[in-house]
Amino acid sequence: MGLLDQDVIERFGRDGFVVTEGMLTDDELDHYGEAIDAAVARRTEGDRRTLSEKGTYEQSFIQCMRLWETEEAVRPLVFSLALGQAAAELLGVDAVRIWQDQALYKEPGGRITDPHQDATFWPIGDAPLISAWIPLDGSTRGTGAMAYVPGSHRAGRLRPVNLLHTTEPYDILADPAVAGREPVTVEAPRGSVVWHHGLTVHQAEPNASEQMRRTFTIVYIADGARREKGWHTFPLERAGIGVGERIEGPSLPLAWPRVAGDLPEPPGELGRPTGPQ
Ligand SMILES: O=C(O)CCC(=O)C(=O)O
Repeated sequence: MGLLDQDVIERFGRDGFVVTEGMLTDDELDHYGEAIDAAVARRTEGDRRTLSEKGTYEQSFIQCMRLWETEEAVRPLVFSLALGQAAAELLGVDAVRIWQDQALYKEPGGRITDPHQDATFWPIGDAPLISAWIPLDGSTRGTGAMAYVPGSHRAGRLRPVNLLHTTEPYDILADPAVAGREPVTVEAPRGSVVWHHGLTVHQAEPNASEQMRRTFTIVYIADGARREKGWHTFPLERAGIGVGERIEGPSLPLAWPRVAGDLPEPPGELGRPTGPQ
């Protein structure tokens, strides 16, 4: 039986993003928020840099990836059956795998997250990909809310944006495929999940508040997707997946369907690189 209303699925298909409210309770958010905070604190301890001392990419957010592998307390969130089922229904596929999860904490004063498409960072062709962007405190304008260019996922793969700013900038919003379409800023009450398609052009506004913008995201890929190109990509190299092979294995586990309560074991080798890889 379906979890989401047909109308929600249709809006996602049309716009490439949608908000689903009431996916997580306050208690769950308190519990997971504490565990994610602790993981971020542990992984960043020793980093005494102020925001202005950081590079451009890190001024957009503190990024801590693949928490499901190291944080037992976060694992049930990443393998939430409701979230996995919703991801599969929005993509219109039977099964989804975890591509990655991450905490994205935008510091007070943190800069814009530059507009980009996620899927272009990876050699996965047109494989259906979707992100669950979970604002642990809800999301309001002025505090790093996300904004999406409606329908841009239907423009296909555009050029990858260099979020590290190490090459000539490419303004994806000026790309003829999407030019003239304004990103729509999305607010979401606590408990919501904001979903976007892997090809939706999106950005996040600066965090003008005094509080950390605490977000956790889970990126799902359709089961059965194959690697299309050979360029180095950490999750695929680690899993030993060659061009043309199916994207699967212990480090890329199924999120839906699964048996309730059956959480996967993390792979032996823990990888923690950050950045848009
Ligand atoms: O949270 C942000 O600032 C950016 C998030 C993002 O780009 C993503 O989830 O794909």
